[in-house]
Amino acid sequence: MQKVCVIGAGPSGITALKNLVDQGLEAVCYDFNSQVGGNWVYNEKTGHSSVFETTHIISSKTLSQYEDFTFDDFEKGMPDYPSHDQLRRYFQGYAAHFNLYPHIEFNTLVKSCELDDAKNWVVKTEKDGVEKTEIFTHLVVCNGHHWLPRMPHYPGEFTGKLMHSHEFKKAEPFRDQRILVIGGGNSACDVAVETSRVSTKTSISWRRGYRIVPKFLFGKPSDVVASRLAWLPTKLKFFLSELSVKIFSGSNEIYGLQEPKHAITATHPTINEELLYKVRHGKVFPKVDISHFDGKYVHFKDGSVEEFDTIIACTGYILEHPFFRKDFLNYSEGDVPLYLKMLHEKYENLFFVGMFQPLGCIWPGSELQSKIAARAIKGLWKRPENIAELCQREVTHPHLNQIKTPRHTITVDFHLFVKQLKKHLPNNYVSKSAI
Ligand SMILES: Cc1cc2nc3c(=O)[nH]c(=O)nc-3n(C[C@H](O)[C@H](O)[C@@H](O)COP(=O)(O)OP(=O)(O)OC[C@H]3O[C@@H](n4cnc5c(N)ncnc54)[C@H](O)[C@@H]3O)c2cc1C
Repeated sequence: MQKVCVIGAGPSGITALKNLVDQGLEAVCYDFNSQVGGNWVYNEKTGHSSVFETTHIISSKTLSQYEDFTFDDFEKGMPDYPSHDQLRRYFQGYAAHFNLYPHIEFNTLVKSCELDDAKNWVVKTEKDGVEKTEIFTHLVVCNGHHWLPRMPHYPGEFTGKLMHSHEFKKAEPFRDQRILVIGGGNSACDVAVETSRVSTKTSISWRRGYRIVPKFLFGKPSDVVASRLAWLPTKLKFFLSELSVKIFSGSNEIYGLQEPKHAITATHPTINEELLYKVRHGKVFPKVDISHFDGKYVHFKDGSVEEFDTIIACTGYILEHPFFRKDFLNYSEGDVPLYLKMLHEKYENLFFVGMFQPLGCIWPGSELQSKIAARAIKGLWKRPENIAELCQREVTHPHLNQIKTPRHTITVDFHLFVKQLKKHLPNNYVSKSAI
């Protein structure tokens, strides 16, 4: 008798659960939080969600919906870029529509997962201080990858407040402070824009140039415009994307920001035209990379020195699975050799869902991965015999040639990834009916 354990009831976990139940499989989903929605359940307390009071999605609603349950299926009239709260309601609507709640155990932390001699999963959980051990035939891991801060290290000591964007909840506590934001990604630019509304001064330090993509091009969400080019050869597609961005915003130099030296896809694009607006309004001040700290003074690599009260490091997250022994599996540094970013070459009853970083939205890909995983467990989809080779190929032939940093080990091109996953599914894979 098959019994599946799903870790996490975020956007990936709920679609994993839905598709397992769709196949008539017994499945239990554990989440240590008290609600469905994962990262999109905003809470003023730090610790769980990494979104903040004013976060809106950066991928547009058109490309950020489940096929089985679109935004229109949920509620007509959602904006192009819904807020974190609208997304939370959407995910909870999905769980209610597909009657998933009876399969979810909230406030339950998965503490460890180990394979026994019969190759079953021994899963230890804890709820209200009570530990429980259960046996499952399959494990689907959907614990997310934006929760464990990756902190930067610089010589010297900073004696002001040094924090990570994971702890940033709202701008108000930073009123009348001198703020330095580190990073050029989406969180960094959002945090700089938000703090600049109340701070004495906000500066932003980039160690390299980043491409700032506006949320709208020609009056349409920019990812919708980009998706119209999806059929073009990759090089031409990205050349045209880059050209449109340059025509719309001009070069970074005009804003006093470093010019990117790499192709538009070599890092995760930063979707935020408000940063450019704030720079030109004298609210956010561009700085180069940090050389060292000296008390409250920050020395930059161009020789300039400035005093700050708070530094907010928006330097990304570590890919972590604390319920696995480190010698069993550890993707926190280095390559992630998983076929379809999901299947391990050795462990046939282990699946990762949502552990990829698209140039686009995560959960439409999680939905397709979940359908393949559920069909694999049900015996309707067969693992390829050369899976070891295919796992290695994921590392040697990434969709995009990105700069080598731990942040870029799981990047996929959204459209290529969706196309690749759909090849493994039958034509009638969309299943909108409630379970
Ligand atoms: C500021 C910000 C903006 C973002 N904007 C976008 C965006 O525009 N588009 C986009 O696609 N993505 C965005 N992301 C990425 C976001 O993290 C994903 O969308 C994410 O929510 C995908 O869902 P998930 O289910 O894979 O992970 P999560 O949402 O992180 O959910 C994981 C769930 O697993 C649970 N869990 C973890 N470990 C355990 C355990 N040991 N035991 C029990 N439960 C556990 C957690 O409680 C959580 O509920 C953004 C992230 C941040 C921080």
